Amino acid sequence: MNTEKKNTSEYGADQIQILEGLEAVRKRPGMYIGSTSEKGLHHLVYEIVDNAVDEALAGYCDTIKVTIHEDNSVTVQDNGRGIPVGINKKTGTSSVEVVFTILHAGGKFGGGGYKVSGGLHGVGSSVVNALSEWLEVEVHKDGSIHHQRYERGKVCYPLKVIGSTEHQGTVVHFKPDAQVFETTVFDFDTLVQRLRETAFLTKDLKIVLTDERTEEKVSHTFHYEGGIKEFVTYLNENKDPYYEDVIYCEGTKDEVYVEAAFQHNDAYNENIYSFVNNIITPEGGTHLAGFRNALTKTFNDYARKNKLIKESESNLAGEDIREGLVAIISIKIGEPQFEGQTKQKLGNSEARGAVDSIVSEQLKIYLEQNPAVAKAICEKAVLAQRARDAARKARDLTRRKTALETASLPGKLADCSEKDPRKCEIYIVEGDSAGGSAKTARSRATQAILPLRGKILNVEKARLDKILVNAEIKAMITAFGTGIHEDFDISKLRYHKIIIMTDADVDGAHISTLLLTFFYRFMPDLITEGHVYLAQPPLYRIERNKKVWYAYSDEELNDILTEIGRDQNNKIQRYKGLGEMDAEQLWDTTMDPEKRILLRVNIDEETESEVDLTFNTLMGDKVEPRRKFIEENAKYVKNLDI
Ligand code: 28G
Repeated sequence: MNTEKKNTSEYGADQIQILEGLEAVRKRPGMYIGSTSEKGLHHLVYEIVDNAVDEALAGYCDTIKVTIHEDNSVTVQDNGRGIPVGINKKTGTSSVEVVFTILHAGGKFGGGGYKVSGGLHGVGSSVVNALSEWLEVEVHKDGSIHHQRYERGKVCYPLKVIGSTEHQGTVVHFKPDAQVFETTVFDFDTLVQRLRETAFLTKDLKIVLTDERTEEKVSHTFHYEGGIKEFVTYLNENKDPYYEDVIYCEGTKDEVYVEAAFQHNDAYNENIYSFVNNIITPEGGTHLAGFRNALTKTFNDYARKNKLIKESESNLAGEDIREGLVAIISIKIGEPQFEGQTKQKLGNSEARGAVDSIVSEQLKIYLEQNPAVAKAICEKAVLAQRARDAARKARDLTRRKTALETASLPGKLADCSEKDPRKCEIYIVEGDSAGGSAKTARSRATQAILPLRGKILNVEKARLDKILVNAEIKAMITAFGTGIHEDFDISKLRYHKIIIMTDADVDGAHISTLLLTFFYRFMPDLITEGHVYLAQPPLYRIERNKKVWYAYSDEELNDILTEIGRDQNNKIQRYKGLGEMDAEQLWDTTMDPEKRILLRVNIDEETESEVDLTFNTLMGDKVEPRRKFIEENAKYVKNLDI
């Protein structure tokens, strides 16, 4: 006890300064980890794992173990060199202590609260330490186990040797501080997704994730010898690839290490994910521009040379070549510069040139050696070009229409009288009969109803020209008022809540997903800006002695029956669809803003590749994965009580 006290006081002035540094993190956590929500909580793990990944990228570590313990504390373990244990000249403390108690200048997050650089050893460790109830580090190095503990960022005692070891590496065990975070419960699937992505991006790195909170430990191992090539295969898992190979280019130019992998599938949308130093760049940037340029140029050169486009025909547009493309671009660069409002766009100009020249050179050779694949891609692009021309004509037609007759809303729409979009809601309702009840039930001032007949078109399975003439889709586009794609303008949105209301069964779930897919592909801002909701109709109606209860799940039914007593006089009705409710019941249970439950649909940009896989799984031809998904429940839907 005495020694501990003495040691603490020995830290003196330096220590006070250090504590002030971490106090800043505790005061404004959002500045350093983005937020204190569930997302911020998971960031703690990523920060620590990223340091271990850096050690792997440096070539000294090949396995990282991540364990979620019963108390929601987390251990991350690597088999790298171990953080240096010697005394740091400037501070007079161990390097380990420096790593965990000194805030790196500026931090990983800039003023706006976003990540601006990756690939710097130990940068996030002090932030994680500051936001943990406690953190313990163990360094296995040169035969000894070195250990130190901190509580809310404060050193408990200096680094000390607590035993001997034959291993080498770093172990960090921490418990996020419940005083800081809105929730301290980790979501296994969220960590699975992120760690899988990290493993794909770091060839040959093995990541083992274990959850000890369940009765039987659950463990996942992510280890991809093929790196981003396997990432592309994974993203195309539930699709039909257009050819067998995943095309892969790799090289270094101007000190930029470039990797690109891609493969086309038989669908029509493009999915390109770009990364810089293992961090996703949702808005792309110079590396992505270089890739696109290389693709357009190389395929056009090849198509011309091999007479796959006629002399009289115009060049293939980039988007034609990218139809059905799944690609990963991953670069490693010394000093990444991020631009744009959210600093998610790479700005380094040398990255453009490096990606362009490496992909152009290697793709040219690949195409010459694989003429069948080259021809297949060019022919697909030519078809895309023709469809695009047809779509443009169809769109010009609708554009002209909207310019001339702005008020021509779809006939089936029962619009609301309120004109302020912030107060307006539109219910997209499955089937004409439920649509009828909803029209009777609604609050006319603020609630509009658009009934849809049966299943809507699966936009994953159709080209744009066909999509734009579909009646249900046209009705939604005109009702929303925003236009789509490059014409999309959220300021024109006529309803700030778009509420999907379908039967609570598998068909209803399928229709919801078709609608969400359409929004995601053509009006993604509707989802990212939080305008899309799912209504929650009840599953049961319970009546006894003229009193009525509604249950929205089997669990709730059970609770209600327990409370009112399991009596012969209980009348229990299981709703098979919205159509079984009369207007009043529909209002009371599902539409009354005072009582209803809505789920807001949201998409996490960082796991966007997973969302895409989710939509592919749901909308693709392969039946088995789709059923599995529906059983597992929609993970891109977040609960929100309104
Ligand atoms: C297990 C969870 C997270 C790490 C290393 C290895 C070294 C290191 C880490 O150096 C650089 C910072 C300021 C002096 C480097 C070891 C060179 C030689 C390393 C990790 C040292 C930090 N030997 N492994 N940092 N500077 N793993 N895993 O954090 O003070 S962090």
